[in-house]
Amino acid sequence: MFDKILIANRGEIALRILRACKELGIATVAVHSTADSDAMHVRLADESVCIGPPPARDSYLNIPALIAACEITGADAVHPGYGFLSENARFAEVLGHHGIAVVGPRAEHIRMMGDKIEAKRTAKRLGIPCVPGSEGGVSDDVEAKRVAAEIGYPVLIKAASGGGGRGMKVARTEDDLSDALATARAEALAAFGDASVYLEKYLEKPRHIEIQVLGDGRGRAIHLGERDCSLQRRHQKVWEEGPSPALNEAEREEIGNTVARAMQELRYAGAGTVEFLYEDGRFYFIEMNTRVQVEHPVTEMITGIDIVNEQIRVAAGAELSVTQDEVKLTGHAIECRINAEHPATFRPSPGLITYFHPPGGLGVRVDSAAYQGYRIPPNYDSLVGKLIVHGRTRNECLMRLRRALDEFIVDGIDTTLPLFRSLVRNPDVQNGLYDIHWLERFLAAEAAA
Ligand code: MV4
Repeated sequence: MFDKILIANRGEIALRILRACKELGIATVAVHSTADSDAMHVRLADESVCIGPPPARDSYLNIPALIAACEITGADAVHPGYGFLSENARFAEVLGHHGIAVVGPRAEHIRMMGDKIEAKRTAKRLGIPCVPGSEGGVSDDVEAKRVAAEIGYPVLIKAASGGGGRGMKVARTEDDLSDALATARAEALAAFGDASVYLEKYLEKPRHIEIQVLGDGRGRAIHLGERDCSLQRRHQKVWEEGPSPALNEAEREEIGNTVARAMQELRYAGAGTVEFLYEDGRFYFIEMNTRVQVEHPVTEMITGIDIVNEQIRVAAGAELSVTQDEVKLTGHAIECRINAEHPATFRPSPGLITYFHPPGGLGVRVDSAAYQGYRIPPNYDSLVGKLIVHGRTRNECLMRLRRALDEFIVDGIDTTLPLFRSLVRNPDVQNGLYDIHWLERFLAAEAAA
């Protein structure tokens, strides 16, 4: 096992990783920018190193500074968390060259899944169902028109280097296609330095359902069921839950086993998430995330498996602690991402938290690095904390969530807590009747009222 892990992150995920290290008896190194000297991850770690000024590119994304921090402290592994360098294949390689282990998959798999065309080609080869579309990239109108005619309109043009919804264009008819293709390619080139795009059938009202996986890198891989992340705004997840209200047990088993078999064949190492669109009873692969995700606690609450602990074990060359047969899904969990933003306009609201009272009680978990007297800096994402609630049934979970949200006090800044208090009381949400467009429609209607 590792002796010392450097956590290349901040905020609630840095605390989450610290907790897993503590339980494994591994010493911890926090890194921080000058804006984060008073951050809780710095206080709770065994050691800390200041790695640069507030802008992330000069600190949390600064690879030489992170390598130096490893050398100075003698850390033998790095956990990148999510965001920042977590899906940077070059960072994984550079750490390897310095003899430092990475808690995460091999650089080869990070790179493969970072190229959405290659990811899709790989998924298809491994027997994972994909959205009908082009085989590889499309570069000219003639080819695009041929593919679109074959799969039928509407079609969606996506950037190979995109992901998370950036650089997508819908073409409803053949008349739209040429312009959509040119715009998509220009935007992809400007945003990612890569004009490669591919084409898919556009699904009008799918749900976003993702499968959590764990692999040991030697051909053992398991799935931990799914999370339904359809409630999103501008490609930012807002509310995640598991199991999905839309799936039955047979569908869950089939997609889970398909994904687990694929990860076995890849010899995937560590935690990953395979994302699907789900419409009319069918799954369509969209992308794979090669990191621990913000919403991983949903899965931890319904499986009892510590996902970060499993990541660390596997990175150190140990076995996964569980077999597929031992994974049992129990009850229901919902996560709310509480952001420091205005609940209607979503305007960021950094600043001083004058009072902080998180909820508690049975089945209630709060993952947060905030505290009374903490000043949220304006330089990073606006996540104040995640409220995760578990219940034996979805209804129990909803009742408990309503209670926990009413108990949560954060004064001094705007937060999205009022939005969640309204969502938990909404009949569509209560009945699980939502798709990926539901939340934006709801917010537009609220704004108009
Ligand atoms: C799609 C789609 C409809 N049809 N692909 C957006 C994020 C990126 N990962 C994939 N995305 C989508 N891909 C096809 N063929 C609709 C979306 C999409 C979406 C997906 C998941 C969650 C929220 C979304 C919001 C808008 C569009």
